[in-house]
Amino acid sequence: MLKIFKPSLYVILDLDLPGLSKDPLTLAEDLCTGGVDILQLRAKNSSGKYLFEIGKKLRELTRKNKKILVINDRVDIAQAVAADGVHLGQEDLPVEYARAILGKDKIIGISTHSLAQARKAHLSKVDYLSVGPVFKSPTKPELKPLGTVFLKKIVKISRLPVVAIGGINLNNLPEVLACGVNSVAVISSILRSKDVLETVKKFKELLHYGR
Ligand code: TZP
Ligand code: MG
Repeated sequence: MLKIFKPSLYVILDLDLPGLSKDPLTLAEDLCTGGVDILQLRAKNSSGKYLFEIGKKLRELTRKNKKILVINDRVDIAQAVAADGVHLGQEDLPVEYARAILGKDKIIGISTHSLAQARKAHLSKVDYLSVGPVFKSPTKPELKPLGTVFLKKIVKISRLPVVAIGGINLNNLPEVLACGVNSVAVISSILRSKDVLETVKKFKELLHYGR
């Protein structure tokens, strides 16, 4: 199984993000060229048919570039396009059912927003947990930031890889990495940047040298 190695760059290709500069596939190509490690397809307002079509194309691209492909929410789409795994939220299909459908070799991640949720995740068969929003997120402005002190605490108690998410950009990346996380998940500061390819490259540089 492909592992969530440390430190990795996890970019969420959110098709609902307003003002995406390019079409999703061209963006995904830039992300792969720039060195993304994990690509998540997130499209809460798209039909199953569209998700399947774009998911298949992303599978082809990520396979060619040896990148991990994760589908947000939809276990059915993850299975249909042979993605590497699925990312579940607290309101999605319970992990045990997702695991039963996908089998032991697929990656299952879960979003957590509190200590209780992070502890509970450890009792389920997930491969990683995401923790956030760490900072105020332009994508989810209604959520209260958890902060890096909290993030550090979760990293300390976690036996699972921790993916930090929420408001992460090139300026605060060193502070997030100093918490000891395995991965950083990013939407807007990459997808809304003027030059996606250049921004991904800068993230990767900091991930490797800025620790
Ligand atoms: N979960 C917590 S914050 C967030 C999700 C999906 C959005 C992250 O997006 P951004 O734009 O990188 O803050
Ligand atoms: Mg979800």
